[in-house]
Amino acid sequence: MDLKQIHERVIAGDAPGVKELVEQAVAEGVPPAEIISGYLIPAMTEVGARFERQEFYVPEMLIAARAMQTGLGVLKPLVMEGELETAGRMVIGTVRGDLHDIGKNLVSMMFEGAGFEVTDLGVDVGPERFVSTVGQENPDILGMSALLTTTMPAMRNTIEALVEAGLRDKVKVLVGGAPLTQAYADQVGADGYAPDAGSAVRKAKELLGIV
Ligand code: B1M
Repeated sequence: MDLKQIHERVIAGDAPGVKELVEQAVAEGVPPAEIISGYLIPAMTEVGARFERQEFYVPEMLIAARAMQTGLGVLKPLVMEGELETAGRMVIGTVRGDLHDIGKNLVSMMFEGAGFEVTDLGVDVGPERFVSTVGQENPDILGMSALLTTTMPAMRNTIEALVEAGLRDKVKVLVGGAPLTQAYADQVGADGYAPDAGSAVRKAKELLGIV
């Protein structure tokens, strides 16, 4: 099959088409990681570029995002196969004011695939909710995602709220999202930054001393 069709159908926002094509690719033995990084993610990058050029508007971004999520849904059980032992616990969410969840979902999926127990708080998560969940669940990693330059400061607010609650030393804070950088992560007092979902798992393991 022509795998480029996956890319095209995501951009077109054709969720049933993406589902069918991804299922076909899997049946033909294409590795899930190749489908994600070779076709699904680049399609969303292209959607972003079209939005910047004002060829796409919010509705087109939204239906493309839904098509992407449908494709990821097919791959999720495959990414999660085969892990037995729990590597650790993670709480993750997209920060306050931010509704982007595709990258966060991908990160969450990769952590589950690597054997972590993940509590996903969803989107638009405020510092209070992050802090109360850390208090209740005592995770090893707190992951925060932000896709908007305007919502990035919410990470600092959450870290400050953890300090105030006396929980900052009990959890490693990992941050990510397209506009973030290592320098920004350092500036807000995070323990780690990762540019993509695969390296997020590696970074978390490094922070926890798991080889
Ligand atoms: Co929005 N949006 N959006 N959007 N959107 C961006 C982010 C934007 C860059 C588009 C653009 O202008 N080119 C721009 C932000 C500009 C800025 O802040 N500088 C933008 C804007 C402006 C907006 C609105 C303000 C538009 C409007 O209403 N006028 C609005 C804001 C809504 C809100 O959040 N309050 C908005 C809305 C939306 C939709 C709802 C329509 C939709 C989101 C649907 C959804 O997520 N369910 C949407 C989409 C789809 C995008 C783009 C096109 C794609 C994002 C995406 O899913 N990428 C995006 C353009 C772009 O990024 N090129 C854009 C694919 C995903 C796999 O990548 O999320 O980067 P990403 O995740 C990566 C890494 O960043 C990393 O790993 C992931 C996988 O490798 N990562 C982590 C992410 N989180 C991590 C956490 C970690 C570690 C790594 O540790 C915990």
